[in-house]
Amino acid sequence: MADERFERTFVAIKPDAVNRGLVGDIISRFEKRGFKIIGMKLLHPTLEHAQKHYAEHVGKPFYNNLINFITEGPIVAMVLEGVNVIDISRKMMGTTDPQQAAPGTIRFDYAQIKECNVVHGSDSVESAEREIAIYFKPEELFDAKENDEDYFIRKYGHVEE
Ligand code: RTP
Ligand code: MG
Repeated sequence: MADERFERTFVAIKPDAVNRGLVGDIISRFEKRGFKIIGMKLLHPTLEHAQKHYAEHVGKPFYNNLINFITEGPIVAMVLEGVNVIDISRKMMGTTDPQQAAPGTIRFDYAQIKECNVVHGSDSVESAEREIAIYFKPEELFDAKENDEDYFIRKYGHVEE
């Protein structure tokens, strides 16, 4: 059995998906999988955000297009927490090219071309830490238990009269 790693990842709902009104549907998939949202904001990425985020792609033929695209409008930036969330959330997204993505994945269901593929997810623990730090201050992240139904039921569900 694969290791069960409790970890964090950076997920972005890209400008094309925000523009098309897909935010709720995409967030809902991650919530239903059981991942906790421990950070979330709507922001218009600056050139600095974009260049830091996609530094690994500098010099590639698609780089300028990618930077223009990601700075085109607001994104929903999220930090998700859960078991193997880095790998599983990317599986939920599907391959980079929606044409190759498996049916039922986010990119298959909502996208047509790889330049506008609606979501981003970190590809390793190191990438996740790096990307989270680009978009979030430590105080903008919340403990998963503050977002846990069982926690609230235990704490507030049996108040003595
Ligand atoms: P992401 O980082 O956005 O989650 O996507 P990814 O890991 O699946 O793909 P990556 O190789 O990191 O590429 C980043 C984004 O660049 C665009 N791209 N275009 N035209 C092309 O050949 C090409 N290749 C990549 C995609 O929008 C991809 O999500
Ligand atoms: Mg990538």
